[in-house]
Amino acid sequence: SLKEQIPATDNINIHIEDDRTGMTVETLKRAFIDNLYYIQGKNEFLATPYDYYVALAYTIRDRLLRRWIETTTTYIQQDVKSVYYLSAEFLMGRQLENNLLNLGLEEKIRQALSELGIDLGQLTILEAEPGLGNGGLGRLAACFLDSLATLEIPAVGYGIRYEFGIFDQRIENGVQVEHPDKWLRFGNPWEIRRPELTVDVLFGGHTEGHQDRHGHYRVRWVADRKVMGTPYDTPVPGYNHNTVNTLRLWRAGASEEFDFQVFNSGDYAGAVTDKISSENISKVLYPNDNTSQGKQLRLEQQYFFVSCSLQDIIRNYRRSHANFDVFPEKVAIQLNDTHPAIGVAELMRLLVDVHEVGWNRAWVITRACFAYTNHTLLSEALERWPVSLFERLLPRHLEIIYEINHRFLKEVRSRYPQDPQKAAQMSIIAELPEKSVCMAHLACVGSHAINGVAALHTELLKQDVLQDFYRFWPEKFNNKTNGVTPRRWLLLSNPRLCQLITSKIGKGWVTDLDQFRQLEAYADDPAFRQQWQEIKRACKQDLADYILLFNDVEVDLDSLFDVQVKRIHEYKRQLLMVLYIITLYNRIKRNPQIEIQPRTFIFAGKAAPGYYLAKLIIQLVNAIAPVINNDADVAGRLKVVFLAGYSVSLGQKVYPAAELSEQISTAGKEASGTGNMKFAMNGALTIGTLDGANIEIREEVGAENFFLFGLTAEQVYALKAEGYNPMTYFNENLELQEVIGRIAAGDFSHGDRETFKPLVNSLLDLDQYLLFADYQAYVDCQAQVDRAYRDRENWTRMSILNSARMGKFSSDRTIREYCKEIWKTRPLTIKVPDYDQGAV
Ligand code: B1N
Repeated sequence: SLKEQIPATDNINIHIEDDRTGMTVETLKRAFIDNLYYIQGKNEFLATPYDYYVALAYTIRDRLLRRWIETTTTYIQQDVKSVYYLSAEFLMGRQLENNLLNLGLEEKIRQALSELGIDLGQLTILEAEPGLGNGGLGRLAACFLDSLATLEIPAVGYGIRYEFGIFDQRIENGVQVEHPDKWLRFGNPWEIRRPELTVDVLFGGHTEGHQDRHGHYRVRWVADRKVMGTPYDTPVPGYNHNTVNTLRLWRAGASEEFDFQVFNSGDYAGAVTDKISSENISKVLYPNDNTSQGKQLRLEQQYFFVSCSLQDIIRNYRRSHANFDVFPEKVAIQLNDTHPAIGVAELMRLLVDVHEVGWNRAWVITRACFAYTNHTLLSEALERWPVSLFERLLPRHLEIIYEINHRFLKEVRSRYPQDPQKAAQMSIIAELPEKSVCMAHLACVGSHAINGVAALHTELLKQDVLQDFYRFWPEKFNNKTNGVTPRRWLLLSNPRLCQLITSKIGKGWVTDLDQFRQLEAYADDPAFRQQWQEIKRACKQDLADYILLFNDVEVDLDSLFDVQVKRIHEYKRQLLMVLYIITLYNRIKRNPQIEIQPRTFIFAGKAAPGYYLAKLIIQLVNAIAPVINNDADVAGRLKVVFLAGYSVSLGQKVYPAAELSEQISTAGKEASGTGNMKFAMNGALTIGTLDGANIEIREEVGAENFFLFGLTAEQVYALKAEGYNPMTYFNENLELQEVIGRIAAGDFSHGDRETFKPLVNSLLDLDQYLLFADYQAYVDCQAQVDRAYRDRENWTRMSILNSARMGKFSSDRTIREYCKEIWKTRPLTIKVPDYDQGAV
């Protein structure tokens, strides 16, 4: 059978062809041409640029394979403890450039191609970006994989191979239009399909009790639907190491012919329909960031990839172990938010029902393996599944959850005999508004560690959303402030700046970002400052070229590049920045001679397709842009651009060019933010609230190098508690009235007063995110930014100090903390034969 393993033998001595591994420029050229011919089936006469891209991708993949295979082999042979990072999203970004970088092959490939008359930069951009995530949560998972591999930690990322990633955003007539993201249209050279590792996933049906062969009572789940999960593996190379970890993404497919017969009894058309419905499970990424839509297909996706992954983990473990005694010593499973939290019930089911482990032992094992990361405090993001849906889809899991809950609540009642309310509050089953399974509670009960993603966020979890659980198990709670990988967000994005930095402090910073501190010594060096400025200007020029090409807007390189790029959400307050822009516009209209700091306001970000107000915010940005950009009184001093289709690769262009980073969420709402880190590393100064990781960034870079404004989280709660009324602020603020007046009057909608009415009313009626309360503080703070920017020397100094002090926000630091405090995993160096050490 396909699935049977052939015993290792000395007779098979794999001989690796030099063309597949050799690292000299000559070999690389030969390999490239060979791949063009034998994989793409083209010669130089027939080849398109995309054929060249694929030939190059395979040339690089070949050079990863030996390391990848050695890594996997070593992990199995040494029976190491591994991290299994379960995430519904991995926002990886382009692979080719990253793999070249981490292999240390960039310069040689550049040369090899140039000798063939091909420009590397023109090939890398042909790669379709794997956008298998929404925003920060998915990108964090990708940064973590990079750091795990670079730190030589055995790890696997498990997720879903969505056929359609995050939609492609276009702006048509000023509004967001979503187009399907057919990222696999031309194939994907980075993945390897592993049909022999396919696993079955069951859905629906009912459960039955029966006696097993030892006479023990057992439960059998008689499902009525079976789906197959096939893994697709992508290599995740560490920087400058032999370690190549695996990202394993599951694709859903119809089960074998045999099952069609069983389930459909000869109904051919019905069988084909079933096939389609099975394949639907991994069809598309849900495009919601920070909200749960509660759709059945989403729960199916979650269970599908979690079941596949846990079966895979167990299968791997059982290669070297006859029982589950040391399972938690070999397996650390991280739940990236509650999306994979059904794993708690699934591991219990696999242990108890399938592998016949007793309940109590299974529970100890389960809790020792799982840890849970919470990523948001927003109530609309909390996942709750109606019990009725669970019963239909996962009847056995519902029973298991009831049992877990029953035992848990017994503990709660015995701890709080005086407070019968506690059990109701902490129950995994919520009764209102509808009887449902609360996934955050399941994750808390089933994990030995629970963490938030920034200091403030973790504190708020402890005091607010999960306070009952914190009081019950204070020792489970811990903070892990997010980080980002300096490989992609510095080396790949900003090669000019990196070259300058490396010329001063050496290259050690790439894997030890604390070394950036040495840049402090250059903050007062006029020559260094000038180089720093010139590089920023060159990056601004690159972005300006892009803006001219795609938005047909000319921007002034002497203007301040003021940037807010992130998902569009009311709590992130893109609208507050819009109010400020209109404030400036009004000042110019009142007095065209007014002295004003020229600024280029840059927005980018996707709105969830069903999020009406977020889409309207995009429409408003795109409505004020032409009015302001073309107004003769403005005379080019202000420009507004909305960049369509924000993505990892667009981010790589934007962060290096930014001078001011807008991190202006309502305090207490942004769990961490990670864009804030990418900006500051690349020398942008931040204007921000005391929210998420902003607080820690400000602590690191120094209050004097950070533009702070706005209410604190505590003040936000207090204000809401006493009954916030936006009109109190509105009635006292003439400039604010003028701004709102203009939008309401239709000044940006050709006189139409209806278009933006919902936005205006959302502010006047409720202003849930306190834009009015923070408006004046924000405007005043922007005036401080202007003053600071006028002293360009000092601004540059502050910019250098920002970069210099961002060491803490490398995801390497974050991952070291997870390893030490949660996963208890250690690095393992992978050796490969000498002849294959190559460029590294
Ligand atoms: O996770 C990021 C944080 O830096 C951001 O502050 C936070 O907003 C983001 C449901 C989410 N939280 N929750 C989500 C995404 C998709 C989905 O379906 C929720 N994303 C975040 C990394 O910690």
